[in-house]
Order: sequence, then structure tokens, then C-alpha cells
Amino acid sequence: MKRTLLAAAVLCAAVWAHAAEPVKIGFLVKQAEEPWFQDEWRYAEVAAKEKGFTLVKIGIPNGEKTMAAIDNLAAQKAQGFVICAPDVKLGKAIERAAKRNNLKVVSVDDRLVDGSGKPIESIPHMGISGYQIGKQVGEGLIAEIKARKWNMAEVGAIRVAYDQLPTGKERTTGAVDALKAAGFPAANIIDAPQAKTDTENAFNAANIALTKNAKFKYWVAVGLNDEAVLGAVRAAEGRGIKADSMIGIGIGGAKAAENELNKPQPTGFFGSVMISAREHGYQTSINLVNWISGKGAPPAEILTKGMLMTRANQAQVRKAMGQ
Ligand code: FCA
Repeated sequence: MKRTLLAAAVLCAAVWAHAAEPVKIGFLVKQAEEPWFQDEWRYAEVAAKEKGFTLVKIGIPNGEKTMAAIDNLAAQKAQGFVICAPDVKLGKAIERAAKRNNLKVVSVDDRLVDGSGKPIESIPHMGISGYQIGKQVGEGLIAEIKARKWNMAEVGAIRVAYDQLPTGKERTTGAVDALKAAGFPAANIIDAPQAKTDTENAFNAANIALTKNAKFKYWVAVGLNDEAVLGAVRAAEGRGIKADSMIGIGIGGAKAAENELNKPQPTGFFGSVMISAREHGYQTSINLVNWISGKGAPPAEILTKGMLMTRANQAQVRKAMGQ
């Protein structure tokens, strides 16, 4: 009896100590200037206020900054972090740094891989269903090509490509597969590899593709995110290819897409498959905090869905996505 009471008292004290310990987590993103990542941070802040934990937001544009950020989090007594790394191949180094500092780690958006390119299963991940979302892009393009009664033989497709990032490759492959499945000529699909996943690099990549393929009357563009497609749209505009002969559909739906879809005159940026910054920012943070608080590890992999948003249905899509 005595022993049971004592054990119960010890247990209570342990639980109390745990509950009293303030939780602090990092949220590390590769491109802090990108609206998508700003949104993830914003929703992570919502979670922090709601659940009462501290959030440390750090931009990690390269490997060196990534390692420094992890050490910095440990020094300020954080217990874990959510990460979208600047290079998924940093996976093993990130895992080692987390272990060394006794930090729990979950990844968001870009799944971390090991030396042979295999996903690191021990790091819980929340990403998008890239191939499926890419297919939605391709299907959206086909529907609009048909609505405009374009002859597919006269349409060029730019795939702004960033194939070193697995989710990037999945997304644009899904888009291209949907085009081909609808009878779009494979020979009209042009790869435009970008050096970085931002608008400027997409612009440069698309410009080369457009210059080399001046024969097409119409154009469509796909890429891994809104910035990629915006780059292609801007490059086309520079050559006089405007909204009536260009259809670009991005992925993301954050501020960049919102601005574009609300310009008084339509541009070649026809739409975006909106994905859930709320899920990726809010839920990843809460899953990590629960893990730190002893409520169990997050699911090994969560893949979120998207919805095609155009000028015509923006309000409904935002509402349906809770954003
Ligand atoms: C990747 C892309 C981002 C965003 C995110 C969900 O990290 O680079 O633009 O699409 O996936």
C-alpha cells in the first residue's frame, strides 16, 4: 500500500515536472521570403498562441546556416524543430545534429533523404501528394485548352523543372502525365531546368525554352510552385505572349498567386492548385509539441491534398481549404 502511494507520488511529480517545463520549438524554412513559407510560419504562430509554446522561426538558405540554426536552438533550450531543408540530401547531417543536441525533428514539405536518396523513415514527415497535385495541374490545363478550342499541335508546354527535389519532380511529372494522357503531343513538352526554386530562376529557364521554340502559337506552363509558373508567365509576357495565348497553373495558392489572380486584367497565370499552409504550419507544430510532451510520435508520413483555384472560384476554394 505504502509502496503504491509512493510510486503514485513519484509519478505525479514526474508528470508535473514535464507539464511545467516550457516547450520551445524551432520552425526552420529554406526560403523565408517565399509567401508559402511566410504562411506556414503564420499558422505555426497560431498554434503557439493557442497551445502556449514558444516558436523560434529561422530562415536556412544553405547547409551552413542549417547546422548553425540547430546548434542555436539547442543553446536556447528548445526541445525540437520542424524543418524544410535547403537541400534534402542534408538529411543525415540534420538527423545527427538533432540527436547530438537531444532535439526531436519532423520535416515539412520536402522529405529528407539519406546518402542513397532514400527517405529517412525515422523522421516524421508532412508533405503534399505531389504526383496527384501535379495531375490536377495538367487536367486544369487540358480543360482550359479545350475551352479555348486550341489545337494541341500548336501548343508548347514548358515544364519548369527542379528534378533534384523529389517532390518537385513528382509534381511536374504528374502534370506532364496528365497532359499526355489527354492526347497532348509529347514532343511539344519542353524541359526548362531552373537553378533555384524562385521566380527569377524560373524566368531565366523559361526564357531559353521560349527562344528555342518560337514556332508555337500558344503556350502552357507547369512547375513545382507558383513562383516557377510565374517566372514562365513573365518570360512569355516579355515576348508578347499574353493571357490570350498562355495558360499557366501553379502550385501553392499563397500571396503570389493571390496577387496575380486579382489583378484587374487577367494574365497568363490562370490558376494555382492551392495546398494547405494551415495544415503544414499549424499541424506539424502541434504534432511535434505533442511528441515532446510525451503524447506519442507523429504519423510517419502525412500527404495533404490540393484544390484548383482560378479567378472564377477563389473565394470558394479558400473557404474549403480553411484559409
Ligand atoms: C517545396 C516548394 C515550396 C512549396 C512547398 C510545399 O518546398 O519549394 O515552394 O511548394 O514544397
